[in-house]
Amino acid sequence: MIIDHLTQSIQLKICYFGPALSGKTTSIKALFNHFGIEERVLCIESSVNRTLFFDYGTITFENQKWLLKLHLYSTTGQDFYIITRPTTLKALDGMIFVIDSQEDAYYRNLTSWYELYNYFEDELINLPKVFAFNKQDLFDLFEPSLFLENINYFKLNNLLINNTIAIEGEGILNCFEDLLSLIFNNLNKTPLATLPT
Ligand SMILES: Nc1nc2c(ncn2[C@@H]2O[C@H](COP(=O)(O)OP(=O)(O)OP(=O)(O)O)[C@@H](O)[C@H]2O)c(=O)[nH]1
Ligand SMILES: [Mg+2]
Repeated sequence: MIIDHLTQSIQLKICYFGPALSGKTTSIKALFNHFGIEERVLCIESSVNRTLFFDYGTITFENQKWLLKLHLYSTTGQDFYIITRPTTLKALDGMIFVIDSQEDAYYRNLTSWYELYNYFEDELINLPKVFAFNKQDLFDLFEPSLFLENINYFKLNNLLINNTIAIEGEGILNCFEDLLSLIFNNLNKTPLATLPT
């Protein structure tokens, strides 16, 4: 997060993370589509629409005093490009973890979650995050509670959970708003600077 009092701007970095083909790119596109700025997402994709490095776009909000600029990324789910993922995750303010809710993707979600733990270690506990149980329009889905219990979600702080259907844009805005509320609530609790006594 960059808070610049001179230009009265706040910049945040948010990332969509999750296993291969869970719907990260579809989710970020649906969000930009909601704001009518779909053309502002840069998707670096292979010829078969798989994310090569990351997707990236910015969304800005402004009131009379402050400018809020959000930098949104989604990582590639392809393990071939795994080297790009830690870079994309650097200096993150919040994350939307896009879960592929199909039964046969269950373990890929777990692997992806533990990969995150490797990057962040205990920082992941307090990082503002939203779980998006995506592809709710399909059949043969696993129970979200099964996944949550498996990762000991009760040990996590700053977590909100939603169901999404990214191809229809359903739940996408909820996830985004939930994440922003977590980031800003968290900011209230964290002193930005300690003054000498
Ligand atoms: N049925 C259904 N399909 C979805 C949904 N969200 C995404 N998909 C499909 O899942 C496939 C993968 O979606 P992407 O958004 O490219 O997934 P990704 O996570 O960005 O994939 P990588 O970047 O390659 O890891 C595409 O065919 C999407 O149309 C959903 O909510 N329901
Ligand atoms: Mg993608």
